[in-house]
Amino acid sequence: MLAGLVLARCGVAQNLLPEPGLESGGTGWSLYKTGSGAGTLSFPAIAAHSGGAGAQVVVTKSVPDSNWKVQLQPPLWTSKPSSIYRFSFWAKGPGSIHVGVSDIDSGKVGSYTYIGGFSASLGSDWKQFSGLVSTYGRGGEGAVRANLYLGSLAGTYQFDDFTVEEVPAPDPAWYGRAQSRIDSFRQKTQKFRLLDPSGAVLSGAATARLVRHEFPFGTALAFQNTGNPTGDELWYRQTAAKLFNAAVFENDFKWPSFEATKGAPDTAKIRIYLKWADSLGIAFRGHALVWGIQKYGYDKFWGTDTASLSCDEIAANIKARILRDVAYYKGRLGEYDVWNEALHETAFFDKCRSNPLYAPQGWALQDSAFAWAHRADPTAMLYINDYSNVDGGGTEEYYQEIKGMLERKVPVTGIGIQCHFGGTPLNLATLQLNMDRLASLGLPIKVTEYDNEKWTGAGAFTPTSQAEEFSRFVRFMYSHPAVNGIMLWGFWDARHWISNDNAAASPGLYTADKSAKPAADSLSRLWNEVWTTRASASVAGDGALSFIGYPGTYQIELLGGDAQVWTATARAVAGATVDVQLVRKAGTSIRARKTLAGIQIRSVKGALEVATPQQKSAEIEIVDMGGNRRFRGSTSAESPVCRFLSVPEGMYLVRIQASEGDAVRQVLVTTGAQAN
Ligand SMILES: [Ca+2]
Repeated sequence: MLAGLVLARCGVAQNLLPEPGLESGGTGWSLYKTGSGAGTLSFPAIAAHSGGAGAQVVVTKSVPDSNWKVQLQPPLWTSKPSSIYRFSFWAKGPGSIHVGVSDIDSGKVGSYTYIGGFSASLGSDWKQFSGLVSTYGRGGEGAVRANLYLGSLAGTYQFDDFTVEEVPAPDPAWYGRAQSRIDSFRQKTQKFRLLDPSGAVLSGAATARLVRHEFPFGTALAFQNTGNPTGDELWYRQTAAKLFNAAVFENDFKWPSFEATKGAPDTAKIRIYLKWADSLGIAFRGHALVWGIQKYGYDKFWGTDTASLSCDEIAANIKARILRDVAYYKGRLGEYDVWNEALHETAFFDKCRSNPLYAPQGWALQDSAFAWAHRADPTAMLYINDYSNVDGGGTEEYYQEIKGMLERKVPVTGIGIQCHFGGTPLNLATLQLNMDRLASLGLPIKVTEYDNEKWTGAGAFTPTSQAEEFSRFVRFMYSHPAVNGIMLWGFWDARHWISNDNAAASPGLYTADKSAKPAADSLSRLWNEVWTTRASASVAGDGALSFIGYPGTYQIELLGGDAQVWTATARAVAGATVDVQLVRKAGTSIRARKTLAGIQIRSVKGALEVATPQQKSAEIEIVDMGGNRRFRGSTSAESPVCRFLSVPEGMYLVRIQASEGDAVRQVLVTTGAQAN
């Protein structure tokens, strides 16, 4: 008996829900109905997934846009603060439902605090659904109410075998180790071979400075007055180019915008974006080939109008759009969001519910869309894209959707997570569990649409707390090994989808009057000062320059044996040596400026050279104006010149002691843009 107890404590999580199998006549279970929603609840044997009973709800009157008007409510359970729970159940039914979980204070009316939720796509066979909910930062201990929103589709629903169990929290120190992870797996060996314009190898002392990250950090863009930009439009584009190295079309590549008139795709508008991007080396994402949303007039769109077109006609139009546009942009757009928000906008699947080509339930239309895109451009990265999949409880549903696609050999090659967090501070514990769960599928994860501000009412963050929030998010994602890019969904309050709907919100990195908020400075500092590389190395006769650094484009300078400074900008390639032809940097040849008892000291921007031709050897120190020894070197008969690279602009004391026991001699030098 004792052994049995110990096993139970170690191996089996406790089900916190009373009457989870509905075997006692549904004690504590109820059906909530309001407005025009109507239905009945019973506990018949036919609704049992296991045992002798389950819950059966017959929705007799649906309210399509208000699914909350018919709700199955399980008994309350009790939560602890700062804990994570998995809510799961088995179900059958006519279509998608939503599960919302709220922390409530018993007896207090209206004291619901939403702590998580997820949608579940029910079908005619029993299937298990689950999602995580968390009380981190969302109220404390108390009674918890789950609501299963069934009101959007009439029909018979069956439920059984519910489970609520506490999930062990992830390692709380994981986020704190972000920088060491970044150091270990983001930085790699970068290799160049330095050549002069004739192709001969160069040698000397080299420096390499990262000027652009390879890792995509981008934004959604919505160009206006696309001809010759001036004023605000010019500022918008210049600011985007300064902050970001990647971009995505906010709306202009969505099908109803791109091809508002059948047969007349607006390639001219896209060309303006791409021309701008080409001049800056910015790569655009193709967002989105298909989006089933039934708002913004998209429900009337000629290509997918569910009211007038059959499933076969909609599918044929989608196929033509994908084959044509992905082929047209082959080599120009490297990646696509093939299907946007499939778990939330199911109109096309619903339309194809009974079509045998797209069984089960119409969802195979999404599989086909990926296959068509892959056929049109086998080299393109093909993303699925959706929301509420790392912050809310919807991770498991997204995981299962993608897992099913992979099992069916659908060519989905990337996982898009939108990350519209709605003004909720980052919940590191659940974010980590959810990210690790998605990462276990083995595909790269891209943050496709990050923002964090409330959609209604006053903003959630001050400028300072917004900067902290955005930095925490970017640091978290950059330190997660599965993440291959981070895209913000807009950066300017005057051109941001949240500000469009909510004038009180301030979601961007720049105010409407174009002032940088602290968040803009914080992110710029992370990418340009914290996560940056400045390497110095000696380049021998083979011209090889090798160092550990962030993948990206480097400004390389070399102080050659001819006392000339050579320079080039070159993009590193993972695992390869890149040949770089350097050119002489105009106006920077070194002139001797200081001589001290036969010792020559020359300086040029970023470098200092000490030559001791008349001595056998000398010890040299470079001391800054604070008295700190910054560099140290020596000369010898064989090597009478010592070059110090990466000397920041400023004044220095150069101290020299010749080996024969001379006194230390010193001289003040200034390094700067002008030869000194
Ligand atoms: Ca049962």
